[in-house]
Amino acid sequence: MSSRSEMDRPCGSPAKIAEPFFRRAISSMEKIYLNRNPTANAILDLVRSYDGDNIFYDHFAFRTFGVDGHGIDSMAKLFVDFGYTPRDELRFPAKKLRALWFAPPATKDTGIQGPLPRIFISELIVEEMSREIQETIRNYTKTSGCGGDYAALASAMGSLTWDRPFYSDYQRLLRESEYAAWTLVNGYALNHVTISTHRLKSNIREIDTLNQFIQENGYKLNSEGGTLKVSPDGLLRQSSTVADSTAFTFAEGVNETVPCSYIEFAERLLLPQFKNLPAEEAEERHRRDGFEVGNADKIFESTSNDQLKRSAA
Ligand code: OOG
Ligand code: NI
Repeated sequence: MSSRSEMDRPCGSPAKIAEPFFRRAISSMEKIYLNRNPTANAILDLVRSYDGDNIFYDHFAFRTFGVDGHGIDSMAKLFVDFGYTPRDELRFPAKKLRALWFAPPATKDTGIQGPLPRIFISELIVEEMSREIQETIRNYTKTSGCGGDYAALASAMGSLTWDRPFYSDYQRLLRESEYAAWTLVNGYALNHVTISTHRLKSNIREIDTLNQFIQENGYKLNSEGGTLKVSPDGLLRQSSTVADSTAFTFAEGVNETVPCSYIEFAERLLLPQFKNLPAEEAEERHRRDGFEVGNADKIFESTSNDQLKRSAA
């Protein structure tokens, strides 16, 4: 992450934006997400009604086009300026994607506002796509101009920074990359929020039980590689719903259904050196941190046509 020098920042180095403003910004992103994605909204209500008001977000995730100032850095700026730290890079060569996650700064976890989520931002490595796809994407980032500088604003407003997409372009992208097609119509909108299951209080704090609970209530989970995704160390356990879809009016005037966002669940088990800690003493820092390429690769499929078309499991 490149950050500007101390010299050209009135707010000093490291840059710092105020916490109330930052929280309002991410809560606007969340509001847009909840309005557009009825399944995510309903599942949050369902978990709350069963478990109580114990929902904390493990992470927020965004997708971007890695070209012309619209890649990971564009979405990361707000978070880095607030004090988030860039952590590990993840690579997905087959999907032509890379991702970076950001750890939140230490804040008072005990307040009514709760701990801050990790941030997971991915980007399409546009230069590795076919000429035709590169050209299509660049046509849009060109109409966006320096729109990448306003990625967080676009996300909080629920607006694209580029021109309304043509259905023909959407279909062209879809043939090579479902990620690219998704990003064309959803832009910087929150791709998902993730419920931290180990912070729940009832039996659904165990992700297998939560998965069953979600399915019994009629929701479809992403089945790619199995419903539960487990890291090789066994300590990061994740699952997700299949994305909702929504009507989208394309530039030609045609209305077509496109995938929007989904909701994810993550259980982080205690690290081996803390495995005997009593549950009430366990904090986030005692648990498995970070992300896992093998899990993420399958979670990306939550917006895929294969998963959307699948009948309920
Ligand atoms: C992100 C998929 C990966 C995770 O937690 O590993 C992910 C996406 O669908 O954009 O969310
Ligand atoms: Ni995720």
